[in-house]
Amino acid sequence: MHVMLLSCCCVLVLVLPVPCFTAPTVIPEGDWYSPAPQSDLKLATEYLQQYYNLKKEPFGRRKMSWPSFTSKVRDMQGFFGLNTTGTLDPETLDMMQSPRCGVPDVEEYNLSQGTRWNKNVITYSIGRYTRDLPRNTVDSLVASALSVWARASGLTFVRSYTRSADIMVDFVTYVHGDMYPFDGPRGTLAHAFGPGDGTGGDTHFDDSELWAAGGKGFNLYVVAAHEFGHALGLKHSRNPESLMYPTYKATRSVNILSREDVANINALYGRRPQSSWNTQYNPWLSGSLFPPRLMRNKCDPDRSFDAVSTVGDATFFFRERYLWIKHNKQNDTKEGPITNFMPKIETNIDAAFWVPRRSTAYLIHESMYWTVKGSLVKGKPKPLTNFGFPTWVHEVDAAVHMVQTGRTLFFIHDIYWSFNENRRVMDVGYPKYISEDFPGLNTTISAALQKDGFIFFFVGPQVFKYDYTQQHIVGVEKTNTWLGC
Ligand code: NFH
Ligand code: ZN
Ligand code: ZN
Repeated sequence: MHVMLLSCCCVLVLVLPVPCFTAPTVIPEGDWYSPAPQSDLKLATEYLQQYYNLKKEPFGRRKMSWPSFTSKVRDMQGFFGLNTTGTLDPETLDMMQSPRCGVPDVEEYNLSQGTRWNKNVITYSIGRYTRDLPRNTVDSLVASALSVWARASGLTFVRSYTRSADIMVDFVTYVHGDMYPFDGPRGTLAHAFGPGDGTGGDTHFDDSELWAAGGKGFNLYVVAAHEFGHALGLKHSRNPESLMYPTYKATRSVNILSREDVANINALYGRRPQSSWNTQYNPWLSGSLFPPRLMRNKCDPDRSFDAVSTVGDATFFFRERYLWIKHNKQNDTKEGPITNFMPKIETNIDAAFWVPRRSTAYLIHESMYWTVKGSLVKGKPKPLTNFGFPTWVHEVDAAVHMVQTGRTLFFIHDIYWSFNENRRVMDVGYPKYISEDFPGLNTTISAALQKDGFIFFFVGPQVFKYDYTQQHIVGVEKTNTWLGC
C-alpha cells in the first residue's frame, strides 16, 4: 500500500481565497548570519518537518544541521515560486503561515516513487455515494474524470460492481476506516491511495463537502480527476496550471490536464498512439467525459436535435457538439461532447443514419461524412458526392435508412433523395418534394430515425411519428421525451 498524499491531507482546515503565489521578491540581505527570531525558527522547523520531510533531530541534540535545513527552505521556496535564497525571509515566513499554502508540497515521495499499475486495464467501482448529486451524475462525473487520464495515456477503465475493484470510490466523513480521517467541511476535500493491492488506488471523497457538477459547491469532476491522478501514481505538481497542483481550483479549461500532467502520466504508462486512437479508445468502456460546465439540460422543453440515429444497440442524439447516448436495453443515458466518445469528430453532426446489414452508422457534417463501425470511427471523412449527390449539395438536414426497402432517404430543405444501398446509387427521379410523398410534413426536418417500423421525424421540439405504409402521421410528441423526460 502506498500512502502517498495522505500524510498531507489532514493538515489545514482553513481555506481562504488567498493566492499561494506571490511574485518573487529580491531580498536585500539576510542570511543565516542575521539570526531569525526563535519563534520563526520554530515555525519554519515544524513546517519543514511536516511538509518537506525535514528529519527530526535525535533527542538531546539541540543544534540543527544547517545544510539540510537550508536546502529544505530552498525546496519550499522553489515550490512557491519564491527566490530560492535558503533564508527565512519575510516572504518565506509569510508563505509558511498562510494556511492555504500549508499543503503537502513534496509529500511522501519516498513511499510513492515509481509506483504504477502493472496493467493497462484498471477496474473501478463506486461504493458509497453522496446525497449531494443524483447517482447517475456521480457515475458520469467519475467516468469523465477517469477518461481524462484514459485519453492521455494507454489506460482503459472498466467499471465493476464489486468491492474488489482496483479503484474503490467512496464518499465518507471524518473517521472512515483508514489512517486519515477527514476534517469536516472545507479543508481537505478528498484523498487517494497510490497504486497497489488492497487499499491501493482507493479514492475517498469527504462527504462533509458540498459536491457539485458546476455551480455552488466543489466540482466533483475536477476533484475526482485530481484524485485519480494520485490513484494512478502521480504526485503533486508545483505548477499551478496543473491538475495535480495541491490546491483546489474550480474553473479549469476544457483541457483539464497541463502539458506537465500529460508528460507525467505518459512517463508512467506511455502514450496513446495517435494512429490507433480509434482502435484503442473505447468510450463505452470508460464512460462519458465532459467538463461539467458544459453539461446540458436534457429536459429543456425546447430540446431539439440535429441528428438522431441508431448505432448498434444504442440511439445517438446529436445537438451541436454534444451527444446523448441512450442504450436500448439498459435504462441509462450517457452524455458529453461528441469528442469524448469520438475524438476525431470535432464538429456538429447534421444528419446520421444506420445501416444494420453493414452494422455501420454514417455521420454527416456539411458535405462530408464519417463511417462508424462498432464504436469506432473509421478513417478520414469522405465527400457526400460518394452517394451520388450533385456537388451543390453542401448540407443534409436529416437522413434515415429504411430496412424494408434498402433505401436511405436524405432530407434537404423541402426536397429529399433516395439512395439505393444495395446498388449504391441514387434512385432515378430524385430529388422530390418531401410534402408530396410525406403528407403533413411541410417544414425542414431536423433529424429522422427509423424504429419499430415507423419513421420518427424530429422537427425542432416536436417529433412526428410517421407510418410509412399508410403514408401518414400517426402521432406527435415532445422531443425531450426521447431522453426520458
Ligand atoms: C485538497 N489532495 O483538498 C483545498 N486541498 O484546496 N481545499 C487536495 C485536493 C484538491 C488530495 O489528493 C487534497 O491533494 C485543499 C487544501 C487539490 C482537489 C489546499 C486546503 C489542503 C479547498
Ligand atoms: Zn480515506
Ligand atoms: Zn492531491
